[in-house]
Amino acid sequence: MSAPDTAALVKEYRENGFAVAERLFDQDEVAELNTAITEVLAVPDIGSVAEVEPGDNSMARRIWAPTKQHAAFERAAAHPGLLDHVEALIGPDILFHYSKLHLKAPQVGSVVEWHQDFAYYPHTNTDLVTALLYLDDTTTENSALQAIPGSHLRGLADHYVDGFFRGKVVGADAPDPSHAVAIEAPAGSVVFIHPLLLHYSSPNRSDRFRRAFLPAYRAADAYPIHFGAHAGHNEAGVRLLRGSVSDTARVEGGTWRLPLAERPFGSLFQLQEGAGDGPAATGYATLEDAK
Ligand SMILES: O=C(O)CCC(=O)C(=O)O
Repeated sequence: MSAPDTAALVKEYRENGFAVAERLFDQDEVAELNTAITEVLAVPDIGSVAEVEPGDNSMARRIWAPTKQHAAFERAAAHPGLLDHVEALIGPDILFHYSKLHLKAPQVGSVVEWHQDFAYYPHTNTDLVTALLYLDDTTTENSALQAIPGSHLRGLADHYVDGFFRGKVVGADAPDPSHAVAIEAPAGSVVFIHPLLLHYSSPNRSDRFRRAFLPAYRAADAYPIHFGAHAGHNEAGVRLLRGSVSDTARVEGGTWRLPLAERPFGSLFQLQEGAGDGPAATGYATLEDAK
């Protein structure tokens, strides 16, 4: 199979900090992943495989480490067409970093506050990318991802509140929502997110689900520079998907504030809400996908 023409995608990503590949996964592939979600959640205790919505133990909002819980996600994270696009963005030597699955249930799905992924896990360089795969047709009504175009060129915003890392940009530093664009796309589309892009998603106020699988990747020569519990846990699951490993760390200049949280947390939802009971309570100590 010939390599896809990714020139426009790369240009968009460099300029805006995000880019969309529409319908990169076909309908059958999307259906297989949605079936896999149902299968993963078909357990007596949903809390053993997923984080639940506050106040509703029956409603999952995030499946931990989906690639470890179902082979369909493992295959999706290594999907050759997806990796061709990742290669165009971060180069030929690609490590799987971690993955997660967000389930924004109709009228329930939680907010994801404004943040940059790099604030959670700074590395020696910024050749990291998250692929957000929509598993439902996604519009503003059912929580399309929102982003500030070009924000990836302006360094790291302040993710601290009251002296601790809280994984969100609030107050005077918060982006002006009128500068945001909503990234609407049909199921099967992938939004590629630069690690310094400011992004957000609203609660789901529609009657439709908004499910998204988010595998994250990094260049083999991007090494973590912080090993706090949530970032360090990813490392056990990091593996080469394409190209070669690197015995060299490529270092970009810059100053990065470290994500020193007040207490251990499981997911960005918990951190941003000021919750978090620590690894044992959330299950992330065993599943290794924190953020
Ligand atoms: O699921 C979403 O809407 C956004 C997720 C996100 O931004 C993240 O996990 O970094």
